[in-house]
Amino acid sequence: AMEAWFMEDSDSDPRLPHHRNPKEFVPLDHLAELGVLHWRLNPTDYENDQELRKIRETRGYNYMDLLDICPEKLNNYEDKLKNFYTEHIHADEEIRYCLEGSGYFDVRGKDDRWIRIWIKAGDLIILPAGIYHRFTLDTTNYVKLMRLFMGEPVWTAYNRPQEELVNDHFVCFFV
Ligand code: KMT
Ligand code: NI
Repeated sequence: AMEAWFMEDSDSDPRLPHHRNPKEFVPLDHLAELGVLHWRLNPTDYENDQELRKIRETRGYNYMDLLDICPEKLNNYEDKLKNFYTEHIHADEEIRYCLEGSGYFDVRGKDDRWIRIWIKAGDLIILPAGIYHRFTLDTTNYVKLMRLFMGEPVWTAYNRPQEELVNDHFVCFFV
């Protein structure tokens, strides 16, 4: 199963696991309470996967593209990774399906504690609109992600803090 845990406070290499001592795992049903959803799929034949087709159909994810996160295939690799790891929110869900490799999605839980979610090949994860999050590669340094979206994709990231937006456009995130 997909693993998630509360992170230690540390400024060292984000690609390390950063478990607390002792380790403090977060059950997936706790993630579900935060609105973070997860499916385990077969990534080897994703083009013909009926389970994926059903999720996309049910949730209206008509848009899809692939993102290879490695220096050879991603323009402005360093800048993009830096932005991915800057805490932010979106006006829409963030839907990512890991096809190869692995990485960490960090989301803010109750009391603003960082929860680290380790995604690997076969993990499809949905972060709800308005949840503060960030992403980093792990020490294997490679991930291939499918990005899904309902309608014309909007990737705009609003870096923390977003108080004004919270009181204005984004109020609906928190009711
Ligand atoms: C985003 O908005 O793209 C992220 O949070 C990064 C994860 S997907 C590379
Ligand atoms: Ni994001």
